[in-house]
Parts: sequence; structure tokens; C-alpha cells
Amino acid sequence: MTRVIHTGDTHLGYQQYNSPIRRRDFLEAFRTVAEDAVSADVDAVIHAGDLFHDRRPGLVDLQGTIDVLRTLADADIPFLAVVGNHEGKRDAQWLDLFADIGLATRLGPGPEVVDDVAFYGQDFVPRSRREGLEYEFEPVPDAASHAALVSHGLFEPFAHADWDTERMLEEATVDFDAVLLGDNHKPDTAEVCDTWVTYCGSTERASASEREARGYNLVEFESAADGSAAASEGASGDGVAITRRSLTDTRDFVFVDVELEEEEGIDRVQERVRQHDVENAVVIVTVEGDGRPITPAAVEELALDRGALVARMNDRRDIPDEAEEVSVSFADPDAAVQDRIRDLGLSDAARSIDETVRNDDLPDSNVRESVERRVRDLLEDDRSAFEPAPERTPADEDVTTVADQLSAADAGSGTDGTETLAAAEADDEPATDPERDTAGEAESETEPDQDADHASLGDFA
Ligand SMILES: [Mn+2]
Repeated sequence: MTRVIHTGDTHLGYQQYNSPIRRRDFLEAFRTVAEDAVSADVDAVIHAGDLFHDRRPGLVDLQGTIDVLRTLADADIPFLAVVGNHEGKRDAQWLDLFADIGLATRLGPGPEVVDDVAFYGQDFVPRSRREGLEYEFEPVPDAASHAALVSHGLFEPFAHADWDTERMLEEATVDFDAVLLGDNHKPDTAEVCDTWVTYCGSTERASASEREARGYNLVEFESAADGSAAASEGASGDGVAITRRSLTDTRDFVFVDVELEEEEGIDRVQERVRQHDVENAVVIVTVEGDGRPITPAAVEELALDRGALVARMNDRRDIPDEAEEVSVSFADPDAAVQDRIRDLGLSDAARSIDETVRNDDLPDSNVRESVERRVRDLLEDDRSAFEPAPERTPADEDVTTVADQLSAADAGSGTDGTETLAAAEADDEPATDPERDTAGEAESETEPDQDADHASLGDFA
């Protein structure tokens, strides 16, 4: 039997909510996984990418990472990993540096045999470069009775998927028994082409949408000689058993969901916050329904006074009619935006960023990642996308402007999320629009450590 821990999306160096304590939390979660690996005496730790939150981890993050990797090395537990979308650099990878000093192995097209399992790696590849991707792997050595692929990306059949798992498995020159994945922070397992495909999930909540307990996978490969049935718990078959292990010591997140009635206001929300033990927790208050206008700061301050580490309030209510009348400069924010967009010669890239930023379906904390991914894809494949669109006059009916597309989308199903805002043109915007600065920031590469969580760009409410 070969037993490995499958983890990933550790996002080391992520100073979530601008909190240095949160930054430490991400490292502590990684450390816990390594300590579990030592006490469970597994044969390897497999990391499916996004070890780091971005391409430029700080010195303190690198030192912490080396310290944890050394814990594994001292226990003779190999650390095998691939490169994720968050941390990928153009030249050398941080992972290569750890490999150079003997603390990691970067998986690739050649087999890395642990006990009797051959592990292969496929780094994250931008969607635009996947078309011609050849899934060529070196043959499985005779010494191995199983083969597993480790990769990073949004694979089918899971949520947000854009990577064809069936095609990959069919075209791969190796017949894999398991595919161990990272990128989707929600753990899940499915069977595709008789192969187990599994996400281990993130080890700390990298966004407030990650409500369930965090954890990792324990994957057991039955030896040819074992003969016995695979473990009954969790997914099993083909001599591979996948079970979940929870991380119980991650930072507490307290989710306070309040549905307000018509006459209710801040008192009700504060009352609900008081019903929870928020000490040292990240508190996420979400308000829906009706009720009176609420200043988020007043709710957040209450939670902080009661010992919360971080407090955020999201107001998901529609703006009541009266509120629109009260607003002087933004009686109709969408119309104001559309007017402004008509004056801008947005490039395709800007429009693409724009869509991402304004996409209500995308959790705020994923905006930065998605924008980065889009920009990176475009930089690699289509630099012309960054050229400004030709000059347009607002009244020119023959030209389809972004605003026209907006109206068309509004009139239609609206499912393609083409609601847009001139995100890339933030510098041109009047200072009265505070949301715009975060849009520019999300697009910019100059502040990689900025917390993307305050990019609350869905609404002008
Ligand atoms: Mn990730």
C-alpha cells in the first residue's frame, strides 16, 4: 500500500483582508498538513499547485515554506508538486529553487516513483494554449503498479470547469488511475473515463465563499500484492481509495446571514452579530431582503469591539427607490457608466477585464485571480488585444460600442455577464467613484500583495 497526502492551494503569502495574522494562518495550515503527514507516516506529500498566492512571495513566506518543507525532509517524506496559476513565473519557478536545495521535486512528463506509484505532473496552462497541448508522458516504469497525474486548473466535471478532462485522459500516453488536482478550492471527487479525479480543496479560506471546513485528501494505492478490497470509506476503485481529512485548527470564520424585513435596520443586524462568538474570528455579515439603509462600518465596528480579527459586511439588497432619489450624482449609476463608456476607446483587453470585474457571479476575492489570468492569457497570445479601439463618436450608430453591447445584453438573457465598467481606464475617472480605484488595482500588476477582497465592484449601492 502506498499512502500519500494530496494537498494544494495553500496560498502562502496571502495577506487576506490586509491582515498579517491571516498571512500567518495560511502558513500554519500548511504546517499542520506537513505535521499530519509526519504523524501519519505517509509516503509522500503531493501538492497540486498554488503553494504561493502570487509570483512574488516575501522573504518571510519563503523562510516559512522552507521551514515546513524541512519538517517533511527530516522525516524522509518527499514533497512532489506542480506549478499553479497564482505562482507561475515566466522563467524559473520557486519550486525549482526548493528542488535545487533538495526540499521538493517538481513533477513533469517523466515518472517520479514513490513506493510503487508513478507520479506525473502537468503545470497550469492558460486556456488559450491548451488547444495544441499534447499529453505526452514517459512510460510507467515496471516497478510501479499505479500511475497518478497531478495538475492545476479548472477541470470537468466540477464547477467553473474549462479544461476537458475526458480529452486529456483519452489522449494521455499513460493510463492514469487517479488525477490529483488543485485550483478549485472546493474539495470534490468524480469518476471520469474510469479514473478518479479529485480536488483536495484549499487549506485556509482564500475567500468568504469557502464556507465548508478546510482539509486535504488521503490517497491510498493498493499494492498488487495486497489483494484486499480498497478502503470502504470515500471514493474507491481500481485499487485507489480517496478519503478526506479535515483541518480543525484553521481560522474561525463566522458567517452571519441576515434577511431583513421591511422595517428592520442596523439594530437587527447588530443583534444577530451579538448572537455569535466572534472572538478572533473573521466575521462575514451578509444582509439580504429589505429594510433600512445600513452603514457597513457600524456593523463591522461592533464585531471588532467584540474581539473579531476581521469584520466585513456585504449588503446584497437591491437599492430601494427612495435611495435612488436621495442620490444626486448617481440617480441612475448604470446610465452614468454607460454614458462614460461611450467616450472611451476601450481595447478588447480592457473590456475583458471589465466583464470580470463587474461579474456578480464571481466572488470578490476571485476577481484579482480571474483578471490576472485573463491578462496573462492575452499577453501570451494576443497582444493586439491591448491596443485601444479606434476613435468613436458617441452618436455614430454604425459602431457597436461597449455601451451598445451592454444594452443588448440587458435586453437579452444577460447570462453572458457582459455588464461592463471601464476598469482599465480608472485614471480617467472622477474621484467621486471610489469603486474605480480597486478596479484599476485589480488590473495592475504593480501591487501584488494588495488584498483583492475589497474589490467590491458589483454594485454602486
Ligand atoms: Mn488557488
